[in-house]
Amino acid sequence: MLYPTSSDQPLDAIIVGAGLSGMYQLHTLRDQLNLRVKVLEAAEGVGGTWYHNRYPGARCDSESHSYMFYFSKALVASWDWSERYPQQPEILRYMNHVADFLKLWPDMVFNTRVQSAQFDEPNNLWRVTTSQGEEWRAKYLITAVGCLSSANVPDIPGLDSFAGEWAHTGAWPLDGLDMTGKRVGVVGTGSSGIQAIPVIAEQAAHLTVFQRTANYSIPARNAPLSEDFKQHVKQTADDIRQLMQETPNAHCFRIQPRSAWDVSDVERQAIYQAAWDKGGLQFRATFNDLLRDKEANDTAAEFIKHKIKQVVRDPHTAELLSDIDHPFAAKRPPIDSHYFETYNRDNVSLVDIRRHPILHIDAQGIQTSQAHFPLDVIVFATGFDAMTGSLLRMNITGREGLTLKDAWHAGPRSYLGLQVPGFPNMFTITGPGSPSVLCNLPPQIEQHVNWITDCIAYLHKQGIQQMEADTAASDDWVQQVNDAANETLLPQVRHSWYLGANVPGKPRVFMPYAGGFARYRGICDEVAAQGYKGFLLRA
Ligand code: NA7
Repeated sequence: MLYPTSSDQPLDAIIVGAGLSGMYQLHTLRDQLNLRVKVLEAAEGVGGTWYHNRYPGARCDSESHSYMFYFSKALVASWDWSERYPQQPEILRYMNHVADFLKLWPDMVFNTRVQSAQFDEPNNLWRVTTSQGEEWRAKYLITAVGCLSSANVPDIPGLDSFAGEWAHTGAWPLDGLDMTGKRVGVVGTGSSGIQAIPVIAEQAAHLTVFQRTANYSIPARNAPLSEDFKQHVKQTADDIRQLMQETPNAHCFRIQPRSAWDVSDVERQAIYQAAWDKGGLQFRATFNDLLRDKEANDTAAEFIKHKIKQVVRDPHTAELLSDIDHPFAAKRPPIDSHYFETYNRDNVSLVDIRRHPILHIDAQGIQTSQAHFPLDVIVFATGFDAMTGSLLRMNITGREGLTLKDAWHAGPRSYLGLQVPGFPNMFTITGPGSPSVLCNLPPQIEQHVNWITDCIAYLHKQGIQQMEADTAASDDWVQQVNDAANETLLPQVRHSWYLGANVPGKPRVFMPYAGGFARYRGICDEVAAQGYKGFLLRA
């Protein structure tokens, strides 16, 4: 039964987005609190970012046993991952499995993009209009739109005139893009480009990579999982969950409690080598000061640059790839499967668009300030309008006509990344100001959803009609987010998307909370224990 028309009773909650967060939030509100809830989703199916990121080589950088829900032992027991790092189709199968397992389908509405959401103050409800021409009403508006869902296609003159095909990795065509035997250009060498480049190189006649900023990458060392390991995950589910809740990045590994200076140069090299051989994001967990002490970071950076030069045979290409201008892991560190090795192939070439920028695109290909590159396909692996893009696209208006766009004109302002002053009864799962993209996301999603669910249960029990982040508490939290970032090397990268610097005109503000997941959880729990201190509660 749907509730889209004005004659029906308003819902208790509208959730926007059917990724992991939207699905789990539907489950808790509907099945634990017995509320009337619908999920509105623009795409044809569940998956969120994993629905759209279908580019060749798309894979999760979190280890598969950490990239799943742990709130239900039965759900854990019902699923096996096949590889250390799952590929996009397998993640999408997992998400569909979650929807089946929790019987979520009847309460999710697809092909329905939210076009606006307006707070109706006299009636204390949210009015949501959609691309289907409907209006939905609900007491609570919960955004579950993900942090990396708004593709950033660069505004390069002439793209419209390109005679070949082009696509963005984050909005990949559902029926794929055939690159067999074609001349392909990839723009961008972030995590997506680094995953896609080795796979595209195997398909294309020739691949030209347009690199603006050279990047670190650690081998993923992906491999199929053994039956023993699959059993181990099920048997130790509680321990795995506990570990992820205790670590700063919500991964299944601890940061070693030692400084890079606690060991000799020889020992340090051996530690890096072992981490390189093991592969994965835990390379950055080898020492606890890599993100705080630039000189400690340099030791890791130099190790990786040396590896690049060892792997890549052409000295000029090796120089371009290892000429990295930022500290290791101060931008999101990619992990890869044979990325640097790919540059040893005869059909792959690297173009330096930092020194010779792209001037325009024409019917035949890309023109840089140095040369013209004829292409049949252009792949933009150019990232996202991260964290705020999808929220702002929803045209949200809160109390007294305040738009989210105006409220955030100088950068996102929230309390705990959960609520925004001026927008009562609206919750933002993994919103800006929460650890979100600095974490392995499923544990952070579980924590946010559980917090919101407990909060709504409390509001109902206390007869509170409206909850809104206090302005002073939010200002203080924004300061804490800045302070936490400034304790690290993260804000020092001038072109980081953590700062919004990748999108022209976006305010330059460090968006995720860098104080660590465990610390953040503690703060959220404390706020709840104190009767939701820092929120205005109106009867
Ligand atoms: P990222 O990490 O934002 O990487 C985007 C890449 O595209 C990066 O190399 C950018 O160079 C490059 N870029 C962006 N805009 C341009 C323009 N206009 N011209 C040339 N090159 C450009 O996005 P990803 O999709 O790879 O990864 C996003 C997250 O997804 C990742 O962190 C994981 O959490 C999963 P730049 O560095 O800005 O010079």
